[in-house]
Amino acid sequence: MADKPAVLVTRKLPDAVEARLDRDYDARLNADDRLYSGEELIERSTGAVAVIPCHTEKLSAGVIERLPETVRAICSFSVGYDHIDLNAAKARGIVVTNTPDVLSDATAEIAMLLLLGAARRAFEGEREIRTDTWAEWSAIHNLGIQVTGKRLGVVGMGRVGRIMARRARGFDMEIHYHNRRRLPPEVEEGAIFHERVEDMLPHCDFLSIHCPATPDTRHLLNAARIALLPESAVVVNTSRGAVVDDDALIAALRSGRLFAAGLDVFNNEPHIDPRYRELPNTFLLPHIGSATRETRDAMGFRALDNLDAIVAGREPRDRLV
Ligand code: 8YV
Repeated sequence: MADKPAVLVTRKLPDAVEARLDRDYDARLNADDRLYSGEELIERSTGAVAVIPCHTEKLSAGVIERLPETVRAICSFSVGYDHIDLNAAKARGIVVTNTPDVLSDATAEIAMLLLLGAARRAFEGEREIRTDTWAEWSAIHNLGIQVTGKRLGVVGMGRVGRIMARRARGFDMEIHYHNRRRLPPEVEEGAIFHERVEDMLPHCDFLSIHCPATPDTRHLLNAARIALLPESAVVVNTSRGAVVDDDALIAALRSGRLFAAGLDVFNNEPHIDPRYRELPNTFLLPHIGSATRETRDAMGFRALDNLDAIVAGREPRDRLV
């Protein structure tokens, strides 16, 4: 039997995914789950046909250009692909794939958790219990903002944004959305479209960000746009930190112009802006949008389905370039 193709897997993946990798490939696994530098990634790819990175590996043009000639595919274990220079990959004839769909429900769950947690000051309440500082029940203590019946603005009505909108309807929320283009009525499901994000913001008691990080969406939420939100709005971000201008968001949270923010993603993860930690009105999670057992298995299998197709000379389902 011919040798199995070598594949570099940059991070530790769920057991079932690694078992399939081991069965079908000469899998170079990362048992320690240590983050590789660009140099290490290039070195460890020697003789490999493919790399399976996570969003934590920056596959810049500089790294991609120096990958060994043998590398034909980058099958990312993520839906986002802002960590991969697609132009550089295309120029080298390397196929790039991602893992859409399978993580949409899990990510929308975390967005809803953040929305509820930020609005109802869950973190402050939880901390009181844990630090044994719950003095006495009070009618005026820990007052949050009611979610039911309020208005939610969704930035980026893609797979995750649509599920978020559907979940929010379960709380009788009125849904507004901004997207590159208007969606057909059966997909809109009654949501109100705004061609310009500026036109939507005054209608958003809650704002949930679901667009990808691109040069166009960098700092999409900046001081000028925050100023368009109603007083005491709540901001939720489960997409990428780069979409938010930290200085502007932190200033608005500090002054009380915004009621709270629920954030699962940050600039410069895991070394986030420390000011977020000092604010009482932030509900912070460590990028766990897709972190369920079911979803992480499904992401791994989806990445492997793409890899199998490329190795067999078939068109992969989730080709980006
Ligand atoms: C993952 C994500 O945890 O898929 C994405 O784009 O942001 C997260 O769901 C991560 O990217 C895995 O690489």
